[in-house]
This record gives sequence, structure tokens and C-alpha cells, in this order.
Amino acid sequence: MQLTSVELRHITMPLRSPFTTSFGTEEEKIALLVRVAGELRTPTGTVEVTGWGECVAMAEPVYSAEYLTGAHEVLRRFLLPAFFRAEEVTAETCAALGAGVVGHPMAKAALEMAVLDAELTGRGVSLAEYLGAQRRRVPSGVSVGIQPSVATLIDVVADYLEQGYARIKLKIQPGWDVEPVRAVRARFGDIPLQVDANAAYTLADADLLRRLDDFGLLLVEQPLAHDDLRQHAELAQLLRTPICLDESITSVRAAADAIALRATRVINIKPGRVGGYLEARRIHDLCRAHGVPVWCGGMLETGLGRAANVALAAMPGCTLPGDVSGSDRFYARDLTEPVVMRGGSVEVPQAPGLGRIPLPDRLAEFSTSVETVRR
Ligand code: OSB
Ligand code: MG
Repeated sequence: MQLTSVELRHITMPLRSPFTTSFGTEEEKIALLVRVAGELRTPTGTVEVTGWGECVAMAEPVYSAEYLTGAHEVLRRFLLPAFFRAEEVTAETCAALGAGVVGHPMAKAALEMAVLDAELTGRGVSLAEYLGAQRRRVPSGVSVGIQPSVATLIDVVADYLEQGYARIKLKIQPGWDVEPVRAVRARFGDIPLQVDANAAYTLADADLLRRLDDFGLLLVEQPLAHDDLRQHAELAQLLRTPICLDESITSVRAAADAIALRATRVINIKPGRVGGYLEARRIHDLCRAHGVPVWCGGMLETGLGRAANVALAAMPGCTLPGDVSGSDRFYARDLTEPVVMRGGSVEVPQAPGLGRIPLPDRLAEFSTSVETVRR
């Protein structure tokens, strides 16, 4: 397609409850939506198409170096001019068009997602079909933030288990690790359980982390810093619990290095963190070839990104439940028709494109600013 205009829209949505990790507390969801418009050449002529992307950069650079207004700036000043200069933009050429910009995978991913949505919608193909996803439903895991007390945690986990969630992930940090895990195991028995440290430990904490081995966890996610690949490899020698990397896996090359170094036995794929769904698919394929289980991570996406993640989670190598919970885990009212978790799973969207579009009234309600950039 040839791009004619791109809208950069900021939205703010209330969260049902604050979400606390080792890097801070989210009180509300702030997102940057990218809407591309262009002309798509098809065998029967040229059609006008539009597509939506969601940037998962957080308001502050606490999970990765990117942050939302920075992503907006990179898109407006550097990526969009390069994309507007191109005669032809396809999802497959987005990475090359953005290659002159170092880093900023979340900004790039949002733009690629919008181009992909426009193309797939124009051709009547669903993202699931495009990715080669095979399942109609995927198991739904839930990420549980750090709670004010163990008693509260038990209530929160009990509620998610009652709703049917297929796997529980507990956020941990120094001072909130062995005790909450022990309490959840003691209360709920042999449920599928894993933990996520968001890089809050160092190798000096190996003895403490080894105590988690007593609890039969599926995995421990990103215990050490994002650039501590070698240290993760050393830690892996000391733990029985499989290490799963999240923040460290920024590309298919990083994934290959982590596997080769034996720094990770499982990989969390987040399309935003790796520059888009195409790189996400390459990581999936690499891991599958190496017998490394993968699962789809989450970044508190609105229904737009959530539906797209469900399609990724339906790929054959995603053999562990992802952080693809129902919309109502975070939002009383989502931006789109909700993603619904029922009986521990969510349905893979089959509609053309991402499978969801913003509801016009919700979009108007949640929007805080819109900038339109033209060719
Ligand atoms: O580390 O997986 C993470 C949310 C924001 C930033 C980082 C992470 C998370 C989650 C997933 O834990 C939450 C979700 O979208 O379900
Ligand atoms: Mg994580």
C-alpha cells in the first residue's frame, strides 16, 4: 500500500484496579494508537484501506527504555517521513523502512501493526490465518500484581481461579517472593503457577531465588537485568526452576543468543518489545526449531492489541498459557468489543485484520489528543 496519512492518538483508560510490579504502580492505562490510511493495490484495482496499531510503550521508561511520548516523537519525526517517502509499504517491508532508526521497537511495532491490519483487512484475511495459527481457542493466563498483603493476594488469586483462569503468574520483588508463593501453593495446591521478577534481582540473590525451587513453578520470568544474559546463564545452572526471559528478548538475534548461552529455557514473546508481529513470528519459529516453549506476554493492551495477541498465542509453538486474559481483567469497559475469557480460554478472532476495531463512542471518550501526519 501507499500511505497517505497517519493519525497518532493518545488515550487514557481507567484500570479496574492498580497494577503493581517491581518497577512501579500503574493507576490507569495510557496508550498511543496509530491509525494508518492508504491505498492498497489489489488484483481488481486500488482500494482505500485503514488499519489500527497499538503502541505498548508505557508512560515512563521503567519496563524498557521506551516511553509513550518518546514513541510518538520517533514516529512523527523519523519513522513516518521514511514511510511516506516509500512508494510501497507492506508489513514485510516495515522493518527495512525503519532500519535507519536504531532501537524503538515499540514505536516500530505499532506502525507495522497498523500497516498489517490495513493490508489484512483489505484482503479479507485474519491475523490468525496470516500467522499460521491453528487453534480456535487458547488457554488464558492471568498476571497478578504485587499486593498490599498476603491475605489480599489469596483473595485476588481465589477470584481469578473461580473465574477459570488456566494459569496464575505472580509478580515478585525482593521482600515479596518466597512468602507469597508459599502461601498461594499452601492455599490452592497444584495449580499452574509461575512468577515474574521484572529484573528486580541480581546474581547475588541466587540463594534466595533457589528457595523458589521448592514450589514446582512452571518458570521464573526475568529474574535479572535485561542485559544480564551471561548472569542468567549462570543462574540457570543454580536453579531447577526454568528461567524464562522477557525484557532480554528484544529480537530474534537476542533470542538465538539466549538459547545458545543456555540463559533461558522458555521465552515470553511480546510483539511490541521485539518490533512487531513479524519479528514475533520469527522468534516463535526459532524457538520451535530449538524445542524451546514460548508464550505470548501482555502489556495491559486494550482490546485491539489483546485480540492480536490472542492470534499470536494460537500459533503451534505457544505451548504455555500466555498473559492473554479477558478484557475485564483490566477494564470494566474496553476500547473495543471485549476479549472474553470463558472456561479458562479465549476465542481466537477470525475476522479480517486484527479482529477488533475501536468502538467510536469509546474512542471519543478515552482520547486525550490526536495528531494527523500527512504524506
Ligand atoms: O513483565 O510481563 C510483564 C505488564 C506490563 C509490563 C510488563 C509486564 C506486564 C505483565 C502482563 O505482567 C500483564 C498483562 O498484560 O496481562
Ligand atoms: Mg514479564
